[in-house]
Amino acid sequence: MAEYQNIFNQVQVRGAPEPGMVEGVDLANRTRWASFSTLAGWFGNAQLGPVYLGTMGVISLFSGIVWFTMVGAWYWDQAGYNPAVFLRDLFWFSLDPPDASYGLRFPPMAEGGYFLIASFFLLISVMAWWVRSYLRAQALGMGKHVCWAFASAIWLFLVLGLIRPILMGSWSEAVPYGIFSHLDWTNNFSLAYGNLFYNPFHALSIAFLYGSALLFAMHGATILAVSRFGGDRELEQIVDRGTASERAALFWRWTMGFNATMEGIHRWAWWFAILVTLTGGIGILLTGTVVDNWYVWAQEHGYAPSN
Ligand code: 07D
Ligand code: 07D
Repeated sequence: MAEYQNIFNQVQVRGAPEPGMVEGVDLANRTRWASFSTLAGWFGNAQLGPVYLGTMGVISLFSGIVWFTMVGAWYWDQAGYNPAVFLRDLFWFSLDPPDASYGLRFPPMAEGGYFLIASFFLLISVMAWWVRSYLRAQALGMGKHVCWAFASAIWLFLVLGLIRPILMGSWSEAVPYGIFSHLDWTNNFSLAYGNLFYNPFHALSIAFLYGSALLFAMHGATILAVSRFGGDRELEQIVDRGTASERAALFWRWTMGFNATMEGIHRWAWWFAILVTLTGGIGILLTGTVVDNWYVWAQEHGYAPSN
């Protein structure tokens, strides 16, 4: 007999693949294949596919692959076309933005021109994926909460690689494409502007990041804890007493005096996640444009003690 272990898995019942809505909808953009994965089923729905591709999906995947391949080809060149070196040094290769001396001009290919072209494809890819998330939500009659949340992440992405470099008057300000090089960039950015810890927007971003992890843990744990009462799928929870959701709510009211609701917890989660990159993007945008040294700024504004 299958044992129900709700931390790790659920019972995987399998029938014919479910194609999704088929009545009165245009199926032309939907793939036909569908398969099952036991591994995926441990975490959620075991069925993979069909996928909706559509114009935006194709544009996004195509330009994303172009960006990825361009970066890979650059690494391949840096590896001297040696597969062993390629694998060994994969995390250390980097496609870097142009030198500061080029400003916002288009530099020769090997000196950043190639970086700018690759960046263009990454931009198209991310933006097309955003449009896709909007259009698919619209087609399903859903609210646009997912794409507005994604827009918040894109806001930070655009500030880092497009808006701030333009305001600073130089593409050299953009983030390099490399595993460790982008970490070095992050470290150098903090050092160059007087320690990002004294940027209050970085602090807000961190508080929302940590808060997101905490809320997610609380929510995930709560729902799993009442799934023995059907809390993950009950219908009567709004009107009945003794339901899984009433227990879940009481648990938090008893332990900390306040409880979110079945709806409200998702509002909390949405705002916390959105605010990580929203406040983060503001913090990065101000750096070098409005504030040159966050430590000095903090001392001048009573955020850090001045001595
Ligand atoms: C789990 C969803 C899946 C996404 C994944 C990432 C690529 C890159 C690389 C072709 C949570 C896919 C990765 C497509 C391929 C090349 C060269 C999301 C999940 C699995 N970072 N960052 C990582 C990006 C910035 C920082 C990892 C992207 C800023 C630190 C991965 C961007 C700063 C650390 C990565 C971006 C910064 C990382 C894991 C864009 C400040 C780590 C990411 C487009 C915010 C961690 C070696 C992850 C690590 C890490 C990708 C921007 C800091 C390679 C695509 C400039 C301190 N970053 N990052 O799981 O292990 O995200 O680094 O803005 O410690 Mg980064
Ligand atoms: C990057 C949003 C854009 C990503 C998009 C995704 C693809 C791939 C492919 C799925 C992540 C595009 C995806 C193309 C698709 C597949 C396969 C979100 C991104 C659109 N910091 N720090 C933050 C902490 C320090 C620095 C945020 C902690 C030091 C810089 C976060 C510490 C220095 C920047 C945060 C710490 C420093 C940040 C990122 C501790 C370095 C930023 C939030 C404990 C020495 C960024 C305002 C995020 C920011 C940022 C946390 C320390 C530098 C809260 C916990 C002092 C330069 N830091 N940091 O969600 O917004 O990123 O700052 O020490 O730019 Mg920091």
